[in-house]
Amino acid sequence: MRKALFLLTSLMVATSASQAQTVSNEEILQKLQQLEKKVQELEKENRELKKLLYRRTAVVPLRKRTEKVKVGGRVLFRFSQTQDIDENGGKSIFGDYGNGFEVKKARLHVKGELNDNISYAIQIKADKGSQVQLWDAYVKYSFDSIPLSVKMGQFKTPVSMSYLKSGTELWLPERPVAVNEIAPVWREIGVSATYKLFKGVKLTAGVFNGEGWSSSENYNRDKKYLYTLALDATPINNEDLTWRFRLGGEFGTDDSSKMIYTKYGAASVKRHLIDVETALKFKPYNLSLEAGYLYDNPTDGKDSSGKDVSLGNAKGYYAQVNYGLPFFPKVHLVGRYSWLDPNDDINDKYDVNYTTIGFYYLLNGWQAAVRSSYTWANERHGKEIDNNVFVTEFQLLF
Ligand SMILES: [Ca+2]
Ligand SMILES: [Ca+2]
Ligand SMILES: [Ca+2]
Repeated sequence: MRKALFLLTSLMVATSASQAQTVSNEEILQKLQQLEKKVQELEKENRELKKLLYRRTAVVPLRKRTEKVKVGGRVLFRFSQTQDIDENGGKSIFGDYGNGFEVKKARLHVKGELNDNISYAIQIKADKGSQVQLWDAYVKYSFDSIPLSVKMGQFKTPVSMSYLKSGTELWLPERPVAVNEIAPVWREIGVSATYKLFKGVKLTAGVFNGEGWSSSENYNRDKKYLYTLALDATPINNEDLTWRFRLGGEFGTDDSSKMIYTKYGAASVKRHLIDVETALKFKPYNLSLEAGYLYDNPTDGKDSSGKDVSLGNAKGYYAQVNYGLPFFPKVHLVGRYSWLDPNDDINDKYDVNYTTIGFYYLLNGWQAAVRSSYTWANERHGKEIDNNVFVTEFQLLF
């Protein structure tokens, strides 16, 4: 604007100059002063307008900073075949209702960073045609001055290494039965803090509602809390070898409807869970090993009406091996053995050991991958059920 006015003034001066005879210097000066005054008034008006505009759109600059929003998701298409699915209660040992094809997973997530300190994630699940659920919804704050981060909201219970590993990178279609039945393999609502003690070693402590999650379980109805503690360390991480272990614990009152003790009539228990898991990677040989041991001594078992329920201890372990073919590293052969006794007071059909062999083929990294496996499901007690299962699945991440 100032430029335009300057041009206009120059033009006027030039025009005036050509009429030098008729316009006196005094008049020119007067005109210039008038113009200067006008410019000052316009500048003032401009400043005021800018101020008003800023006030009205004050939220816009804040939002603009969330530049790193990432929208992604996953589709998992599965084919499953159980020997005698009716004998196994109409569903496979992996919870698939019937033999055949299935959209096992359909997930959508949004992740991003507000700035260097604040990040967030939301994940929506729409699996198997079931009702759409909110799976993850959390905000994470990382401090500048100390190696501490705090996570708030709904997210994976931070105990088991196997459970915390993204489902998109599983070697086999399902996690080990010992983990799936004893570890809290569900989301919780609460707060956790992770402190990096030194390089490769971090400690995570959490406080949660202890009710798991679903649309009707988003509240701490029993007014009791669940506590978690985990030490995660990677003592060796070089070109040839990576060694990681995680020691996790869960204490306090758990009344998730998904825990194994509901099979014994307990709606809530006090957990004393210890979960030790480790991972070894021999990089030159494309060989990885993972193993874990889980033990829980539940007390204060109560049924849904508050009556005492007596429970034994839960024990389980697993070991699995993964070998990438030397001349075809996209193909990995996988084997696993997992043993479970969810209640050592009772000998029943839940005392199982599963042996699985399979492979996965990375068409395009984990982004497009195929997993296939066969599991021999052995019930150590009770009647042996024909529930061995073959699964092949295709995963697509976007
Ligand atoms: Ca609770
Ligand atoms: Ca048992
Ligand atoms: Ca069986």
